Amino acid sequence: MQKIKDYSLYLIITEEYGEGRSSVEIAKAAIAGDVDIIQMREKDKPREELVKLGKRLSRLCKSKNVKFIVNDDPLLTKEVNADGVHLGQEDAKRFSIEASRRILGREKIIGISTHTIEQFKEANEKDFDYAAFGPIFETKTKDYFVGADGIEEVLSVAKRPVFFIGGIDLSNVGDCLGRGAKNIALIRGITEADDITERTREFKEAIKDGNKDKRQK
Ligand code: TZP
Ligand code: MG
Repeated sequence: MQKIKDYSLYLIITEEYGEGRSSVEIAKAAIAGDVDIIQMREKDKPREELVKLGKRLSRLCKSKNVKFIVNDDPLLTKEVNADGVHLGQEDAKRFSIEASRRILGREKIIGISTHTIEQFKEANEKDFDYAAFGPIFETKTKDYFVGADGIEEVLSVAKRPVFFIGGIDLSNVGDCLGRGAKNIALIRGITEADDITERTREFKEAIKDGNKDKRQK
């Protein structure tokens, strides 16, 4: 079963990039703009705070039919009853995809990060539900980016949905979509907007318009 549908917009929330707004405020505003997936990505908060926040976001997302993903930790994912976990390359050393699957079971979503075509091809054989590929453009959370040229190649070998990520904003999302991207993930492109709801809608429209021909088939 494909747990993630194509043409999805995936918002990763890191409060630090929220211009003073809380994760819950950001999530509510993005949900009003019809975001499809929300991830809690907080590297600097203590675990008890993450449990509290995770439970709140999980309930909020469930009530609005939005998928909720927790970064890094399948145990926390289970504890807050999220829909799935996102594992970076480093996290996968602590909790492998197989170990995460054992903790979470078949129904939950496992997403992974990939940063090169080689990593992507290697990961492609494993038991995950979606992959993120990037950073495509310059971003704050990584000190390198890979550019948009790899998008076609990634898509030509991908077996499951791929989210392109990293420095994506309204001025460059068309470049990604023009190369065949169906799904987009981002932080600042939405969390730094004055009007988060409106910005979310603009990205959703961009994904829809950029995939018009494919979606009609
Ligand atoms: N992984 C690759 S790029 C990135 C992550 C978590 C950060 C994306 O943030 P932004 O603000 O959309 O560049
Ligand atoms: Mg991680």
